[in-house]
Amino acid sequence: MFFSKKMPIIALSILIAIYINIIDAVNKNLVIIPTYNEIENIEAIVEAVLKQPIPDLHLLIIDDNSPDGTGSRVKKIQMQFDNRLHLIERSGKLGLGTAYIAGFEWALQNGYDYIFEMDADFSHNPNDLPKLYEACIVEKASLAIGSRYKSGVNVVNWPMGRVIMSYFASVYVRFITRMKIMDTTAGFKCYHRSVLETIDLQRIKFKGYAFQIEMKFNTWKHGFKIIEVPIVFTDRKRGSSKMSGGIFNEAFWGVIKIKFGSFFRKYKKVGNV
Ligand SMILES: Nc1nc2c(ncn2[C@@H]2O[C@H](COP(=O)(O)OP(=O)(O)OP(=O)(O)O)[C@@H](O)[C@H]2O)c(=O)[nH]1
Ligand SMILES: [Mg+2]
Repeated sequence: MFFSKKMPIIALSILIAIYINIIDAVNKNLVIIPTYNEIENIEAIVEAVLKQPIPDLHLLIIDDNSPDGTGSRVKKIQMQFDNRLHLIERSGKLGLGTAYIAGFEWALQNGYDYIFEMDADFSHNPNDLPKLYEACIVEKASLAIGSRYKSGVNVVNWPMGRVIMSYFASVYVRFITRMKIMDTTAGFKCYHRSVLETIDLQRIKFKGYAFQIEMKFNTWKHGFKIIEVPIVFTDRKRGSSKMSGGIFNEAFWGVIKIKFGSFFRKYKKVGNV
């Protein structure tokens, strides 16, 4: 009697497990990390990412000819990772946004299914990568965002002024764009390839925080399912920040430009993955 009641639930659980395993088995997954002068972090971040329990996981570093030799260090350790560590070297510091666009194009050409964005400085904890992946696989998100502001404010070691600025920047972006996303400038994400195939990457022009906002805005406008996964963001312990007042200004005016530009564009509505 006991068995007969529980049987359908057990059978369903087994079917779901098999389904997840089949999906896992065919997925090719890529983490993209842009780097500029990250010699103090690079080896540790490569190791920490590539040991994550995500199937067929590769890592692409996009280095902008870092004067401290970050790119050469990547080349030196590439052999240790069995063709899972890739490198694109660009001629000079061309900005975070264009680095990601180059990475997205490479990912699409090389047949990756889930494409992650993260920083090299351990502000994004590599151990949170499986949580983003799970949101995509199990909850069927087309974009999973590692969110500092989904449940309270989860930022460690930033000066209070910077936390307040970042939080209210997100409030400002929500107010202008109407997106229902708590952490609008987050740079820790996982996209399904269909999002990157749909967005016209050549039209993405911003470089810093505005780039992160513009990508989320386009994903939302196209109607993809977006899930925010709470994460804890920790300030970098090694190396130095590349953020500047210029990047902040770009974001402030950029949001207005993005919103205004959207009035003159048609966004193809798509189904989810
Ligand atoms: N390829 C490339 N990478 C960059 C460029 N600017 C920043 N990065 C990388 O982008 C990531 C984020 O840069 P950060 O300087 O950490 O910026 P942030 O995380 O917003 O600010 P802080 O945490 O305060 O330093 C890091 O991995 C940087 O090395 C760039 O122009 N080109
Ligand atoms: Mg950082």
